[in-house]
Amino acid sequence: MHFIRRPSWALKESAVTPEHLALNRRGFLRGAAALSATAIPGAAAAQGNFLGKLFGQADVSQYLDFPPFEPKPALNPEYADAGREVTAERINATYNNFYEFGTSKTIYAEAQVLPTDGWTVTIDGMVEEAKTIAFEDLLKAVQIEERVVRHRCVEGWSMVAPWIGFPITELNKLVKPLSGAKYLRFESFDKPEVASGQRSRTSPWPYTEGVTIEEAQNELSFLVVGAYGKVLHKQFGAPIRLHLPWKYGFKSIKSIERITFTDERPVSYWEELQAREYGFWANVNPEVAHPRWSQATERVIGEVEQRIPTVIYNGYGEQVASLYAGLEAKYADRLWR
Ligand SMILES: Nc1nc2c(c(=O)[nH]1)N[C@H]1C(S)=C(S)[C@@H](COP(=O)(O)O)O[C@H]1N2
Ligand SMILES: [Mo]
Repeated sequence: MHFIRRPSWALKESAVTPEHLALNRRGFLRGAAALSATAIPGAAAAQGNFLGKLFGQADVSQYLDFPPFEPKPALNPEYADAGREVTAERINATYNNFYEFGTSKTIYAEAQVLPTDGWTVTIDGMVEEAKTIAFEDLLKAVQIEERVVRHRCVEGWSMVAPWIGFPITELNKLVKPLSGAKYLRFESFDKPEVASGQRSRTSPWPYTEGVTIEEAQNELSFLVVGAYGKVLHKQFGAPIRLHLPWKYGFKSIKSIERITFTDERPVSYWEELQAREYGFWANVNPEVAHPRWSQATERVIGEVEQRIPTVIYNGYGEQVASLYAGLEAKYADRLWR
């Protein structure tokens, strides 16, 4: 591992506003309770540094205690090595964004109350065979593998995760999409009775996301059902979440209940809140700054924190660049936010 000296133009940690502080700007959060959660600029970033010092000291083992994923899936040789060290499980699983359970990075304890028994996934819209399928039955119907990939949050931090799951294309044989379908829309749960972050109804719950059919059919578009050899940790978005390693992390929606094939471009949770900052495409690009901070570098979360240059498409251009050929002129920098 080499260390890169921070250039003068690189952003300072304190300059980055966590996603949730952006909500304030459009007046979505109203009232004293909401304000108190957002009134400490830089608090979450400071907490990140502070946590770095705590890693290895706090006993978080009970929040990592998930059963092994069985049968053990084969490692996809194409994605056996992310070119960086895999983030330690206890670090990755205690530094999360999951706003349903609060706006801090340390929601790992709160997220344990998410009920995942009896989970079903509805796949509907422009398909020949719409269905609601028990999560266990879905697992039996698809080819599961393990892959190690990079994850880059729009806030400027990154990790490497060993996910267990299956490419979205595996859904095709289950529901047979119609030729007119142009997008996939994903919807998470809405359970304010268990998810404390959803009790404030000023955000457009449930969390939703969307991609084009072409993006969904890319080999990198992955539905995650396990991590670190285990059944998926609740804080990672159990029992099933999306992972799109070439896009900013907010696209990778957690705890999916519904997947809809549609001919209308979905408007996501974040796009509804702050379209200028969290757009539909959200492809990782170091050259296009977020309106409020640079995306040129990223902080690699780990035992020893490093700041490294961010790479276009998070380094997955070989797989995805062709998806955007010709679109740059049409969408300009909107492809990158
Ligand atoms: N349902 C839901 N999905 C979500 C989020 C969320 O708040 N709710 N946060 C997103 C963001 S901003 C990021 S960076 C990743 C974080 O995934 P991780 O906790 O596995 O690192 O989840 C994404 N998916
Ligand atoms: Mo994120």
